[in-house]
Amino acid sequence: MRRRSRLVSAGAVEAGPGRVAMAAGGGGGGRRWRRRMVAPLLLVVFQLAGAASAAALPVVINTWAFRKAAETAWRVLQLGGSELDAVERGCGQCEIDQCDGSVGYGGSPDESGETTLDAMIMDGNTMEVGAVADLRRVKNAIGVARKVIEYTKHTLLVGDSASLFAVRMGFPYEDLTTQKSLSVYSKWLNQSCQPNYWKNVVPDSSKSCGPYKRPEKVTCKEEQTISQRSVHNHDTIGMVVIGASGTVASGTSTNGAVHKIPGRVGDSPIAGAGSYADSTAGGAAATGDGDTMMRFLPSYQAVEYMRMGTDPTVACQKVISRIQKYVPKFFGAVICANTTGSYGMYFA
Ligand code: SD4
Repeated sequence: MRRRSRLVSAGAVEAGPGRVAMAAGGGGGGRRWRRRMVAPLLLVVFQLAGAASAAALPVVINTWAFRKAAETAWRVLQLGGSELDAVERGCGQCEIDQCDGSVGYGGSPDESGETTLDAMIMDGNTMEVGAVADLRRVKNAIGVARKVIEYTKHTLLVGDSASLFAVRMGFPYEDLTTQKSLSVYSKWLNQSCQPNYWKNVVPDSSKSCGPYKRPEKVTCKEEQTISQRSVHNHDTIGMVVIGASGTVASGTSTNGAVHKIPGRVGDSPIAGAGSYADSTAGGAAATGDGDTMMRFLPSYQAVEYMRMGTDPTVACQKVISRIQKYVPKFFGAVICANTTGSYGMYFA
């Protein structure tokens, strides 16, 4: 198919039995990011090569140029692991590697300097989801998310209680702060806590640090642009794995938004927002401005478009366009794959 060959030709290399593609493509909206980024790579794909049909299974796709994550997931499948295992290990690889500083420990310190993690994993056969948000002092967030599926009847655990659950499941308590996250934090303090995510508070959050409070008389200023967010602080891993029999699994892992207000949870651990998997249709995952994306459930919507027969690239495009109608300055990306192994992406 035209779409796939375009992706594959955007820097494809052969790797073992699989075909690997790294793509920068997207569409009209992509131009903005392209200008801001050097060599943008927003999708890595591992797919069985040499198939006669246009698409082939299994396929592993993930956001950004996190190739090692895709390789790890691919290897898990080759060794007979499940699609869920592949997603867990693939995203877990990024947590170990601290991919782009946006996944795992030591990245995106919040306003108190602490790194906290959000992750989810979804089984497209059973529609079970395990997720953790605002997870503290535990590194392997997606591993803990998987345990939520395996050992609880819940879907999402948060904060210190999620950490306690993790310890009960055998994960060690570890300090997620590093020299690097400390220095990002102290630089931010030294520049009067700019940028930050507050608005309409006193003292003026565009000029000084908190603590902030509500003003006596509210004068709503125009919302500050989200210029504080950039591709440099939003590189979540989102992964979709479709096994040889069409079983779909998906997952995400992130340390969220740098300088976030403590307690903030983004889209990544929210089913349908960060990712979605349905073995009767396909899978999708998102990266970007989670505070906006979680209002639109783009991953769910993209999967539903694919269920109706929409091409994956078009499905991704439609959900991004819908968000842009309400939030013109929105930036983010969605990756999509259907159960035949066709895949696509779009970003704004
Ligand atoms: C968030 N969506 O917490 C995540 C960040 C992200 O690529 O996707 N970065 O808002």
